[in-house]
Amino acid sequence: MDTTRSQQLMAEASKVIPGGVNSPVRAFRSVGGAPIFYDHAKGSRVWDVDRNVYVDFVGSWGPMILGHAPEVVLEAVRAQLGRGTSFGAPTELEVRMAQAVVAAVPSIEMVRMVSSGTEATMSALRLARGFTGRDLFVKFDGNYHGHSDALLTSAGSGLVTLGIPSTPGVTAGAAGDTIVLPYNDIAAVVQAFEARGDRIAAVIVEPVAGNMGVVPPRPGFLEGLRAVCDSFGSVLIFDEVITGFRVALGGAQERYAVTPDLTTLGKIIGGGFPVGAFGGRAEIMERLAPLGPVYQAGTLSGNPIAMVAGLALIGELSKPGVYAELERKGARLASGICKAAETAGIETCCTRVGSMSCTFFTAEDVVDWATAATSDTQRYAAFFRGMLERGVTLAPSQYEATFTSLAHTDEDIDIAIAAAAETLEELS
Ligand code: KE4
Repeated sequence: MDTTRSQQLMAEASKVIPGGVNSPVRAFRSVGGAPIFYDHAKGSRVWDVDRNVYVDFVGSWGPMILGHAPEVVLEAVRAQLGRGTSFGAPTELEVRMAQAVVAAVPSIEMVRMVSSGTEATMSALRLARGFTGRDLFVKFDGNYHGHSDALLTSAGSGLVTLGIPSTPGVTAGAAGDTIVLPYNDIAAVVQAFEARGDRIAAVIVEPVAGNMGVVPPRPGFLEGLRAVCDSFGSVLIFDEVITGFRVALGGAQERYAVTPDLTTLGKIIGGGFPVGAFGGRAEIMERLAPLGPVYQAGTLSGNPIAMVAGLALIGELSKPGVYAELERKGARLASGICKAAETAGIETCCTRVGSMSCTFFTAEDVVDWATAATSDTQRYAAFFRGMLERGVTLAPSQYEATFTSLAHTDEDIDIAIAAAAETLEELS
């Protein structure tokens, strides 16, 4: 596969952008080789700058649930562009977007728009601390909630991909109030609360972990978090930046019927534009400035282009049958790859929730970071490269999710399964 132009661009990029990328996970550091530079994308396909075409299962790390450049979003954006792209003033579009989020996610009584998932989780944590007057909070090993200081301890995604245990620049003061516990271990949570529960402002959790690969919640885990937060008056925050509008219209909280106090959103709700959001119980949200004393702000928060894109996308996802189709496509892909590994005699742990899935190269049953970390990342790297050579893009890390979209046809999925069978046969 000719990647000459990508390599040339990477050489130029590396001179002016750290590592040549604007986000570390794009750098292919854990899978080897130089990153491919994308030229354009449409539906289930992406084209790189060397005119290679791929069936894409990264989907910009989650937002492209309708596929790339869906006409419904493009039309909405085109219609808005000539009317102005950002005003720094309230618009009707922000009201309609807030109403759409509130309608889709019943636990969200009020919502504030921001411009990234990181902003959403950072703000939700500050709000929970301001609401409770407490400092400590619980997060889980291998969960990733963006790169704000307090949340970067023992985080997943790029940190585990690059083997960065903790991040220089995050001070002891910033990280000192973070309690990190094993995912899916409700006993550890109860023990932490019994020791310090009256000082714990919040628990923040990925209700389906998507940043150490895909790890579903064990039965009782989310329910246990709800119960312990109720017992100690702590705020339960579901970080649904990945799972929001992905695993159900109402997110993981709809799928697992557990109601958080606050929810963070991102990715899909922006329709491919920079959008994050956080929302939840009105009595908590009303502590936010300008109503209350907890400050949070953003120049481009709720900007009209991102709002029309998000509204168009949510409108499509609200149509009947959408999540059944995402479920069908997700299952077809995940089971096909899993069967191909079995046929090749390669031990894997295959996980899936709806249209997000993962093939862990380990014989362990992956339930948390400790078991996810037993994966053979070199074998995943070889799998990733073999798939890329065969025209299929997966996440360039064992510790991310594979995303199936509404744009993937059964033929696309069968192409990926055939590529996996060939690649895994080579690896066996
Ligand atoms: P952003 O700041 O990247 O928009 O969102 C941070 C974030 C928060 N919460 C969860 C559950 C997330 O998954 C993320 C971001 N996800 C990563 C990859 N899984 C984004 C990709 C990247 O870092 O380039």
